[in-house]
Amino acid sequence: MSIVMRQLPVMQSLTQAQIAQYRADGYVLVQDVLDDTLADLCRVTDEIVASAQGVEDHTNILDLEASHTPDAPRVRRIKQPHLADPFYRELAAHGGIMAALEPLIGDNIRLRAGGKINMKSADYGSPVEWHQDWAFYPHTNQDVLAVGILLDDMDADNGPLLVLPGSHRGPVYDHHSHGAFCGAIDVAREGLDVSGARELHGEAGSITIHHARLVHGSGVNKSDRQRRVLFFEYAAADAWPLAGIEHLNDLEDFNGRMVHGEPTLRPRLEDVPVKMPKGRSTRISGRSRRRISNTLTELCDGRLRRGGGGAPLAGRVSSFACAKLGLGGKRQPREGSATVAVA
Ligand SMILES: O=C(O)CCC(=O)C(=O)O
Repeated sequence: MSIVMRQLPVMQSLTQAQIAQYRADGYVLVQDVLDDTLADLCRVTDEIVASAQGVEDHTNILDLEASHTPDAPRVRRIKQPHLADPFYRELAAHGGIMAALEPLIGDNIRLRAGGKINMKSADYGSPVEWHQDWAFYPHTNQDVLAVGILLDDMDADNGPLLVLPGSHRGPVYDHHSHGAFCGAIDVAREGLDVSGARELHGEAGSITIHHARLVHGSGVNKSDRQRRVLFFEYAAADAWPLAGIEHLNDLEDFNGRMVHGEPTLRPRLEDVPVKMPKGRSTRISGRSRRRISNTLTELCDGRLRRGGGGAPLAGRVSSFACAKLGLGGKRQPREGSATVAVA
């Protein structure tokens, strides 16, 4: 289904205060960006979720919950939404989103090939481990960010996004365990204090914007409401992915994802910290997977210990009860168990 976007005649850019907040803290939440488009977004997304009826196993678009059955479908994540329906590809270039991104990364903007809708279902939607997107996809410069479009109101109870202000100006943390990329930061091992993390709350139709180097994660959904967020990742046209052009190794596809302005064959090189993701998680052996799982269980225990100070976040983080990884293949995290982001 393709729906013509209804856009506001004049798209609101960010205020100077919002731009300053993004620069200083690495994130900003912008209210009411989608307007009428929100209803279309929810409708198209509901149709894709309904398509899980009768489906036996994960597809290139649908990640299913462990308890999914063909008769009682449960979708954990819609992957690569821009391929799932042309609506999402149009939405990625929405004028309100572009107006918000231009002051942050310039006029020439490319959509990354990834992106996803994390469904975070009522009652059991899993937390997401602390991570920096940059660890998954370092670029030649750091004009790279992610936009989260809220399909539902996001509040303290339904697993809001958690961000560590200013961490985008700090180190790039190791996201490896026992030599393999695991997509999560072992905060105890890395000496990372997450007690200053903030929750992002907003109404459906709002967007979050976070810098690719910002440390972030999210809590468990303890409410009876789902918390769906569509994440699109964007880069300045002159920020080239150091791991190569994603997916198709095809310049036509790469440039075809320009959502604003013009592409360029001249990457801009910046002196930025990079650690390449070594050994993608999908290729991790069962033995390594168990080792990483143990490491993350220890990480959760560490959080429990660190939670003793009574910081408001600590109680929630300690509810990352145990860690099982969704490391590709057919294996999925148990419902309610911590999971890692996917690139
Ligand atoms: O869905 C969430 O709460 C966080 C997802 C996220 O940070 C990611 O996938 O990079």
